[in-house]
Amino acid sequence: MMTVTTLLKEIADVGRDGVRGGYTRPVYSSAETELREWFRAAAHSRGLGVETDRNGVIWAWWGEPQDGALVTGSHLDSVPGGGAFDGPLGVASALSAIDHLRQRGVQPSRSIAAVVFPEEEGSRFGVACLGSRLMTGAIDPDRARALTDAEGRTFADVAAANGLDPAHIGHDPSGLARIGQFIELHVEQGRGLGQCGPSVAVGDSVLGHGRWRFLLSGQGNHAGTTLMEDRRDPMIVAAKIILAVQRLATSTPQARATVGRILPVPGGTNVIASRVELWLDVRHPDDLVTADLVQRINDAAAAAAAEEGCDCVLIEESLSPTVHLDPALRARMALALPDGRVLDTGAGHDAAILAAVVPSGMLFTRNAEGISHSPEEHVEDADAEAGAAVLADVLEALL
Ligand code: HGY
Ligand code: MN
Ligand code: MN
Repeated sequence: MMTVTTLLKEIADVGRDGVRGGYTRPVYSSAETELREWFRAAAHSRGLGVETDRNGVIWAWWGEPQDGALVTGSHLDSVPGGGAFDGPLGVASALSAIDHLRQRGVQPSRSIAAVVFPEEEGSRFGVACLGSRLMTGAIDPDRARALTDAEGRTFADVAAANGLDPAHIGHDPSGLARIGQFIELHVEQGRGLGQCGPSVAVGDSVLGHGRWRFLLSGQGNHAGTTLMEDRRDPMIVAAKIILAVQRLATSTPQARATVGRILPVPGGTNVIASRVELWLDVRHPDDLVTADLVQRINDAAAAAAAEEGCDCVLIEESLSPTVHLDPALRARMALALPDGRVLDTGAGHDAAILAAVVPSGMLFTRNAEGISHSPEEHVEDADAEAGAAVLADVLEALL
Protein backbone atom coordinates (compact mmCIF):
# COMPACT_ATOMS: atom_id res chain seq x y z
CA MET A 1 0.00 0.00 0.00
CA MET A 2 1.69 3.14 -1.21
CA THR A 3 0.70 6.35 0.50
CA VAL A 4 0.11 9.50 -1.50
CA THR A 5 3.08 11.21 0.13
CA THR A 6 5.34 8.27 -0.75
CA LEU A 7 4.18 8.39 -4.35
CA LEU A 8 4.73 12.17 -4.53
CA LYS A 9 8.17 11.83 -2.96
CA GLU A 10 9.13 9.58 -5.87
CA ILE A 11 8.69 12.52 -8.28
CA ALA A 12 9.73 15.34 -5.94
CA ASP A 13 12.88 16.06 -7.95
CA VAL A 14 11.37 15.77 -11.44
CA GLY A 15 11.19 19.08 -13.30
CA ARG A 16 12.45 21.31 -10.50
CA ASP A 17 12.94 24.85 -11.82
CA GLY A 18 16.17 26.34 -10.47
CA VAL A 19 15.32 29.81 -11.79
CA ARG A 20 11.62 30.21 -10.97
CA GLY A 21 11.49 27.81 -8.06
CA GLY A 22 8.87 25.11 -7.93
CA TYR A 23 8.35 22.89 -10.96
CA THR A 24 8.22 23.52 -14.69
CA ARG A 25 6.78 20.44 -16.36
CA PRO A 26 5.25 21.44 -19.71
CA VAL A 27 3.45 18.69 -21.58
CA TYR A 28 5.78 16.34 -23.47
CA SER A 29 8.83 18.01 -21.98
CA SER A 30 11.47 15.63 -20.59
CA ALA A 31 10.14 16.32 -17.08
CA GLU A 32 6.51 15.57 -17.88
CA THR A 33 7.53 12.57 -19.93
CA GLU A 34 9.44 11.31 -16.89
CA LEU A 35 6.27 11.77 -14.84
CA ARG A 36 4.30 9.77 -17.44
CA GLU A 37 6.82 6.97 -17.13
CA TRP A 38 6.52 7.16 -13.32
CA PHE A 39 2.75 6.80 -13.63
CA ARG A 40 3.03 3.85 -16.04
CA ALA A 41 5.52 2.10 -13.71
CA ALA A 42 3.33 2.71 -10.66
CA ALA A 43 0.33 1.33 -12.57
CA HIS A 44 2.26 -1.72 -13.79
CA SER A 45 3.48 -2.39 -10.25
CA ARG A 46 -0.19 -2.61 -9.27
CA GLY A 47 -0.99 -4.98 -12.09
CA LEU A 48 -3.06 -2.33 -13.88
CA GLY A 49 -3.34 -2.58 -17.64
CA VAL A 50 -1.84 0.58 -19.16
CA GLU A 51 -2.75 2.09 -22.53
CA THR A 52 -2.37 5.52 -24.10
CA ASP A 53 -5.22 6.67 -26.31
CA ARG A 54 -5.03 8.65 -29.52
CA ASN A 55 -5.19 11.96 -27.69
CA GLY A 56 -2.35 11.05 -25.34
CA VAL A 57 -4.54 10.28 -22.34
CA ILE A 58 -2.98 7.47 -20.29
CA TRP A 59 -5.43 4.88 -18.87
CA ALA A 60 -4.43 2.44 -16.10
CA TRP A 61 -7.13 -0.28 -15.82
CA TRP A 62 -8.13 -2.32 -12.79
CA GLY A 63 -10.22 -4.84 -14.70
CA GLU A 64 -10.79 -5.10 -18.44
CA PRO A 65 -11.21 -1.85 -20.38
CA GLN A 66 -14.98 -1.52 -20.66
CA ASP A 67 -17.74 1.00 -21.23
CA GLY A 68 -19.26 2.68 -18.21
CA ALA A 69 -16.16 2.27 -16.03
CA LEU A 70 -15.43 4.33 -12.96
CA VAL A 71 -12.60 6.69 -13.91
CA THR A 72 -10.48 8.92 -11.69
CA GLY A 73 -7.36 10.97 -12.27
CA SER A 74 -5.98 14.37 -13.18
CA HIS A 75 -2.92 15.81 -14.96
CA LEU A 76 0.88 15.84 -14.56
CA ASP A 77 1.82 18.94 -16.56
CA SER A 78 2.39 22.17 -14.62
CA VAL A 79 2.47 25.91 -15.03
CA PRO A 80 5.94 27.47 -15.11
CA GLY A 81 7.29 27.49 -11.54
CA GLY A 82 4.24 25.61 -10.29
CA GLY A 83 3.70 23.68 -7.11
CA ALA A 84 4.13 20.00 -6.36
CA PHE A 85 0.44 19.19 -6.00
CA ASP A 86 -1.55 20.82 -8.81
CA GLY A 87 -2.26 17.72 -10.91
CA PRO A 88 0.07 15.12 -9.39
CA LEU A 89 -1.93 15.04 -6.14
CA GLY A 90 -4.98 13.82 -8.07
CA VAL A 91 -2.94 11.24 -9.98
CA ALA A 92 -1.18 9.91 -6.87
CA SER A 93 -4.48 9.88 -4.98
CA ALA A 94 -6.08 7.82 -7.75
CA LEU A 95 -3.36 5.19 -7.43
CA SER A 96 -3.51 5.27 -3.64
CA ALA A 97 -7.32 5.01 -3.67
CA ILE A 98 -7.01 1.80 -5.69
CA ASP A 99 -4.57 0.55 -3.03
CA HIS A 100 -7.14 1.43 -0.36
CA LEU A 101 -9.94 -0.43 -2.16
CA ARG A 102 -7.79 -3.53 -2.58
CA GLN A 103 -6.74 -3.41 1.06
CA ARG A 104 -10.44 -3.26 2.00
CA GLY A 105 -11.03 -6.34 -0.11
CA VAL A 106 -13.37 -4.50 -2.45
CA GLN A 107 -14.26 -6.53 -5.56
CA PRO A 108 -15.27 -3.87 -8.07
CA SER A 109 -18.56 -4.54 -9.83
CA ARG A 110 -17.12 -2.73 -12.85
CA SER A 111 -13.66 -1.75 -14.03
CA ILE A 112 -11.87 1.21 -12.54
CA ALA A 113 -9.36 3.31 -14.46
CA ALA A 114 -6.82 5.84 -13.23
CA VAL A 115 -6.13 8.40 -15.96
CA VAL A 116 -3.71 11.20 -16.80
CA PHE A 117 -4.82 13.99 -19.13
CA PRO A 118 -2.17 15.86 -21.16
CA GLU A 119 -1.79 19.66 -21.31
CA GLU A 120 -4.35 20.56 -18.66
CA GLU A 121 -2.53 23.83 -17.93
CA GLY A 122 -2.17 24.85 -21.55
CA SER A 123 1.26 26.16 -20.58
CA ARG A 124 3.00 24.90 -23.70
CA PHE A 125 0.36 25.18 -26.43
CA GLY A 126 -1.88 27.89 -24.99
CA VAL A 127 -5.18 26.02 -24.75
CA ALA A 128 -6.24 24.87 -21.28
CA CYS A 129 -7.35 21.23 -20.92
CA LEU A 130 -6.22 20.42 -24.47
CA GLY A 131 -6.35 16.65 -23.91
CA SER A 132 -9.89 16.56 -22.52
CA ARG A 133 -11.05 19.11 -25.10
CA LEU A 134 -9.75 16.85 -27.88
CA MET A 135 -11.43 13.79 -26.35
CA THR A 136 -14.79 15.55 -25.97
CA GLY A 137 -14.63 17.28 -29.34
CA ALA A 138 -14.46 20.71 -27.68
CA ILE A 139 -11.62 21.81 -29.95
CA ASP A 140 -11.23 21.39 -33.70
CA PRO A 141 -8.41 18.90 -34.34
CA ASP A 142 -7.02 21.07 -37.16
CA ARG A 143 -6.73 23.98 -34.74
CA ALA A 144 -5.09 21.73 -32.16
CA ARG A 145 -2.58 20.35 -34.67
CA ALA A 146 -1.55 23.90 -35.63
CA LEU A 147 -1.06 25.17 -32.06
CA THR A 148 2.55 26.15 -31.50
CA ASP A 149 4.79 26.39 -28.45
CA ALA A 150 7.23 29.23 -27.68
CA GLU A 151 9.83 27.63 -29.96
CA GLY A 152 7.33 27.49 -32.85
CA ARG A 153 6.95 23.69 -32.70
CA THR A 154 3.43 22.57 -33.61
CA PHE A 155 1.34 20.31 -31.40
CA ALA A 156 1.15 17.93 -34.38
CA ASP A 157 4.94 17.62 -34.47
CA VAL A 158 5.34 17.29 -30.71
CA ALA A 159 2.48 14.79 -30.46
CA ALA A 160 4.03 12.74 -33.27
CA ALA A 161 7.39 12.85 -31.52
CA ASN A 162 5.62 11.37 -28.48
CA GLY A 163 4.03 8.43 -30.18
CA LEU A 164 0.69 9.90 -31.27
CA ASP A 165 -0.63 10.01 -34.80
CA PRO A 166 -1.60 13.66 -35.29
CA ALA A 167 -4.06 12.63 -37.99
CA HIS A 168 -6.08 10.72 -35.37
CA ILE A 169 -6.34 13.23 -32.51
CA GLY A 170 -9.82 14.53 -31.83
CA HIS A 171 -13.30 13.55 -30.66
CA ASP A 172 -13.16 10.07 -29.11
CA PRO A 173 -16.69 8.70 -28.58
CA SER A 174 -15.40 5.21 -27.72
CA GLY A 175 -13.06 6.67 -25.12
CA LEU A 176 -15.89 8.72 -23.65
CA ALA A 177 -18.16 5.64 -23.59
CA ARG A 178 -15.67 4.05 -21.22
CA ILE A 179 -16.35 6.76 -18.64
CA GLY A 180 -19.41 5.93 -16.53
CA GLN A 181 -18.39 8.62 -14.06
CA PHE A 182 -15.23 10.70 -13.81
CA ILE A 183 -13.97 11.83 -10.39
CA GLU A 184 -11.03 14.22 -10.19
CA LEU A 185 -9.34 14.86 -6.87
CA HIS A 186 -7.39 18.11 -6.90
CA VAL A 187 -5.48 20.27 -4.47
CA GLU A 188 -7.72 23.09 -3.37
CA GLN A 189 -6.51 26.35 -4.94
CA GLY A 190 -8.07 28.64 -2.40
CA ARG A 191 -8.76 28.64 1.34
CA GLY A 192 -12.28 27.26 1.33
CA LEU A 193 -11.33 24.40 3.63
CA GLY A 194 -9.58 26.74 6.01
CA GLN A 195 -6.93 25.72 8.46
CA CYS A 196 -8.81 23.03 10.34
CA GLY A 197 -11.85 20.80 10.09
CA PRO A 198 -12.42 18.39 7.20
CA SER A 199 -9.51 17.80 4.81
CA VAL A 200 -11.72 17.22 1.80
CA ALA A 201 -14.69 18.86 0.08
CA VAL A 202 -16.84 18.00 -2.92
CA GLY A 203 -16.70 20.32 -5.93
CA ASP A 204 -19.76 22.14 -7.24
CA SER A 205 -19.12 24.88 -9.81
CA VAL A 206 -15.98 25.48 -11.87
CA LEU A 207 -15.53 29.14 -12.75
CA GLY A 208 -15.68 30.03 -16.42
CA HIS A 209 -12.43 31.37 -17.79
CA GLY A 210 -10.80 32.53 -20.95
CA ARG A 211 -7.37 33.38 -22.26
CA TRP A 212 -6.60 36.02 -24.85
CA ARG A 213 -3.41 37.31 -26.46
CA PHE A 214 -2.74 40.94 -27.37
CA LEU A 215 -0.38 41.52 -30.30
CA LEU A 216 0.96 45.09 -30.01
CA SER A 217 3.21 46.49 -32.70
CA GLY A 218 5.04 49.83 -32.98
CA GLN A 219 8.42 51.00 -34.14
CA GLY A 220 11.50 49.27 -32.83
CA ASN A 221 14.29 51.76 -32.35
CA HIS A 222 17.37 52.89 -30.44
CA ALA A 223 16.82 53.79 -26.77
CA GLY A 224 19.40 56.59 -26.92
CA THR A 225 18.85 58.27 -30.26
CA THR A 226 15.05 58.28 -30.31
CA LEU A 227 13.42 61.28 -28.60
CA MET A 228 10.36 60.57 -26.51
CA GLU A 229 8.07 62.47 -28.90
CA ASP A 230 9.33 60.38 -31.82
CA ARG A 231 8.43 57.01 -30.36
CA ARG A 232 5.74 54.43 -31.11
CA ASP A 233 6.48 52.15 -28.19
CA PRO A 234 4.24 49.06 -27.72
CA MET A 235 5.55 48.65 -24.17
CA ILE A 236 3.72 51.86 -23.23
CA VAL A 237 0.54 50.37 -24.66
CA ALA A 238 1.16 47.16 -22.72
CA ALA A 239 1.60 49.11 -19.49
CA LYS A 240 -1.68 50.95 -20.05
CA ILE A 241 -3.47 47.67 -20.82
CA ILE A 242 -2.23 46.10 -17.59
CA LEU A 243 -3.48 49.08 -15.56
CA ALA A 244 -6.79 49.04 -17.44
CA VAL A 245 -7.17 45.32 -16.66
CA GLN A 246 -6.74 46.03 -12.97
CA ARG A 247 -9.10 49.03 -13.00
CA LEU A 248 -11.87 47.38 -15.03
CA ALA A 249 -11.74 44.01 -13.27
CA THR A 250 -11.63 45.60 -9.82
CA SER A 251 -14.81 47.53 -10.64
CA THR A 252 -16.57 44.32 -11.84
CA PRO A 253 -17.77 42.34 -8.81
CA GLN A 254 -16.51 38.73 -8.72
CA ALA A 255 -14.33 39.25 -11.79
CA ARG A 256 -10.69 38.13 -11.84
CA ALA A 257 -8.40 39.33 -14.60
CA THR A 258 -4.69 38.75 -14.83
CA VAL A 259 -1.75 39.60 -17.03
CA GLY A 260 0.93 37.15 -15.95
CA ARG A 261 2.92 36.87 -19.12
CA ILE A 262 4.38 39.52 -21.42
CA LEU A 263 6.93 39.14 -24.21
CA PRO A 264 8.64 42.22 -25.73
CA VAL A 265 10.48 41.71 -28.99
CA PRO A 266 13.43 41.94 -29.33
CA GLY A 267 13.70 42.42 -25.55
CA GLY A 268 16.92 44.42 -25.36
CA THR A 269 17.70 46.79 -22.49
CA ASN A 270 18.75 49.56 -24.88
CA VAL A 271 16.10 48.79 -27.49
CA ILE A 272 12.59 50.20 -27.93
CA ALA A 273 10.46 47.12 -28.57
CA SER A 274 9.04 46.68 -32.05
CA ARG A 275 6.26 44.49 -30.76
CA VAL A 276 4.89 43.07 -27.52
CA GLU A 277 2.76 40.00 -26.87
CA LEU A 278 0.71 40.11 -23.69
CA TRP A 279 -1.58 37.37 -22.38
CA LEU A 280 -4.84 38.02 -20.54
CA ASP A 281 -6.71 35.60 -18.25
CA VAL A 282 -10.28 36.66 -17.39
CA ARG A 283 -12.76 34.76 -15.20
CA HIS A 284 -16.27 35.39 -13.90
CA PRO A 285 -19.22 33.20 -12.87
CA ASP A 286 -21.34 34.78 -15.62
CA ASP A 287 -19.91 34.12 -19.08
CA LEU A 288 -21.66 37.24 -20.42
CA VAL A 289 -19.85 39.39 -17.87
CA THR A 290 -16.56 37.81 -18.92
CA ALA A 291 -17.27 38.69 -22.54
CA ASP A 292 -18.26 42.25 -21.65
CA LEU A 293 -15.20 42.78 -19.46
CA VAL A 294 -12.89 41.53 -22.20
CA GLN A 295 -14.60 43.90 -24.64
CA ARG A 296 -14.05 46.85 -22.30
CA ILE A 297 -10.41 45.88 -21.81
CA ASN A 298 -10.01 45.65 -25.57
CA ASP A 299 -11.59 49.09 -26.03
CA ALA A 300 -9.10 50.54 -23.56
CA ALA A 301 -6.28 48.75 -25.36
CA ALA A 302 -7.33 50.12 -28.75
CA ALA A 303 -7.45 53.65 -27.35
CA ALA A 304 -3.99 53.28 -25.79
CA ALA A 305 -2.61 51.88 -29.04
CA ALA A 306 -4.08 54.72 -31.09
CA GLU A 307 -2.60 57.28 -28.70
CA GLU A 308 0.84 55.72 -29.12
CA GLY A 309 0.61 55.19 -32.87
CA CYS A 310 0.71 51.44 -32.43
CA ASP A 311 -1.39 48.57 -33.75
CA CYS A 312 -3.32 46.30 -31.39
CA VAL A 313 -4.86 42.90 -32.19
CA LEU A 314 -6.68 40.68 -29.68
CA ILE A 315 -6.76 36.91 -30.27
CA GLU A 316 -8.90 34.52 -28.22
CA GLU A 317 -6.83 31.44 -27.30
CA SER A 318 -9.04 29.44 -24.94
CA LEU A 319 -12.54 29.82 -23.49
CA SER A 320 -14.47 27.69 -20.99
CA PRO A 321 -17.95 28.46 -19.63
CA THR A 322 -18.79 28.25 -15.94
CA VAL A 323 -19.73 24.62 -15.28
CA HIS A 324 -21.87 23.12 -12.50
CA LEU A 325 -20.71 19.56 -11.92
CA ASP A 326 -23.32 16.78 -12.06
CA PRO A 327 -25.72 17.47 -9.13
CA ALA A 328 -26.77 13.85 -8.60
CA LEU A 329 -23.17 12.66 -8.58
CA ARG A 330 -22.20 15.53 -6.32
CA ALA A 331 -24.94 14.56 -3.85
CA ARG A 332 -23.80 10.94 -3.81
CA MET A 333 -20.19 12.00 -3.32
CA ALA A 334 -21.13 14.31 -0.46
CA LEU A 335 -22.78 11.38 1.34
CA ALA A 336 -19.40 9.63 1.39
CA LEU A 337 -17.73 12.58 3.11
CA PRO A 338 -17.62 12.97 6.90
CA ASP A 339 -19.41 16.29 6.72
CA GLY A 340 -20.23 16.72 3.03
CA ARG A 341 -18.57 20.09 2.49
CA VAL A 342 -19.19 21.50 -1.00
CA LEU A 343 -16.86 24.04 -2.64
CA ASP A 344 -16.79 26.09 -5.81
CA THR A 345 -13.48 26.51 -7.57
CA GLY A 346 -11.99 29.43 -9.47
CA ALA A 347 -9.53 27.11 -11.22
CA GLY A 348 -10.17 25.19 -14.43
CA HIS A 349 -10.07 21.39 -14.54
CA ASP A 350 -10.43 18.52 -17.01
CA ALA A 351 -13.45 17.39 -14.97
CA ALA A 352 -15.23 20.59 -16.05
CA ILE A 353 -14.54 19.86 -19.73
CA LEU A 354 -15.67 16.23 -19.38
CA ALA A 355 -18.77 17.40 -17.48
CA ALA A 356 -20.28 18.44 -20.81
CA VAL A 357 -20.55 14.80 -21.88
CA VAL A 358 -20.14 12.47 -18.89
CA PRO A 359 -21.13 12.68 -15.19
CA SER A 360 -18.12 14.34 -13.56
CA GLY A 361 -17.32 15.15 -9.97
CA MET A 362 -14.46 16.72 -8.05
CA LEU A 363 -12.92 16.40 -4.62
CA PHE A 364 -10.66 19.09 -3.18
CA THR A 365 -7.95 18.35 -0.65
CA ARG A 366 -7.07 21.11 1.80
CA ASN A 367 -4.29 23.53 0.96
CA ALA A 368 -4.23 25.56 4.17
CA GLU A 369 -2.62 28.68 2.71
CA GLY A 370 -4.63 28.38 -0.48
CA ILE A 371 -1.61 29.36 -2.58
CA SER A 372 -1.33 27.62 -5.96
CA HIS A 373 0.46 28.07 -9.29
CA SER A 374 3.38 28.86 -7.03
CA PRO A 375 6.28 26.97 -5.39
CA GLU A 376 4.57 27.74 -2.09
CA GLU A 377 1.62 25.46 -2.88
CA HIS A 378 1.41 22.99 -0.01
CA VAL A 379 -0.66 20.09 1.28
CA GLU A 380 -0.02 18.55 4.70
CA ASP A 381 0.75 14.82 4.55
CA ALA A 382 -2.22 14.01 6.77
CA ASP A 383 -4.54 15.93 4.45
CA ALA A 384 -3.10 14.24 1.36
CA GLU A 385 -3.68 10.81 2.90
CA ALA A 386 -7.17 11.79 4.04
CA GLY A 387 -7.96 12.88 0.49
CA ALA A 388 -6.99 9.53 -0.99
CA ALA A 389 -9.00 7.66 1.65
CA VAL A 390 -12.06 9.81 0.92
CA LEU A 391 -11.55 9.26 -2.81
CA ALA A 392 -11.56 5.52 -2.07
CA ASP A 393 -14.78 5.97 -0.05
CA VAL A 394 -16.39 7.82 -2.95
CA LEU A 395 -15.26 5.21 -5.50
CA GLU A 396 -16.51 2.41 -3.26
CA ALA A 397 -19.85 4.17 -2.85
CA LEU A 398 -20.16 4.61 -6.62
CA LEU A 399 -19.22 1.00 -7.33
O1 HGY B 1 -5.79 27.89 -15.03
C1 HGY B 1 -6.40 27.13 -14.30
O2 HGY B 1 -7.34 27.51 -13.65
C2 HGY B 1 -5.99 25.69 -14.17
O3 HGY B 1 -5.02 25.60 -13.18
N1 HGY B 1 -5.53 25.15 -15.41
MN1 MN C 1 -3.28 24.59 -12.47
MN1 MN D 1 -4.76 21.48 -12.05
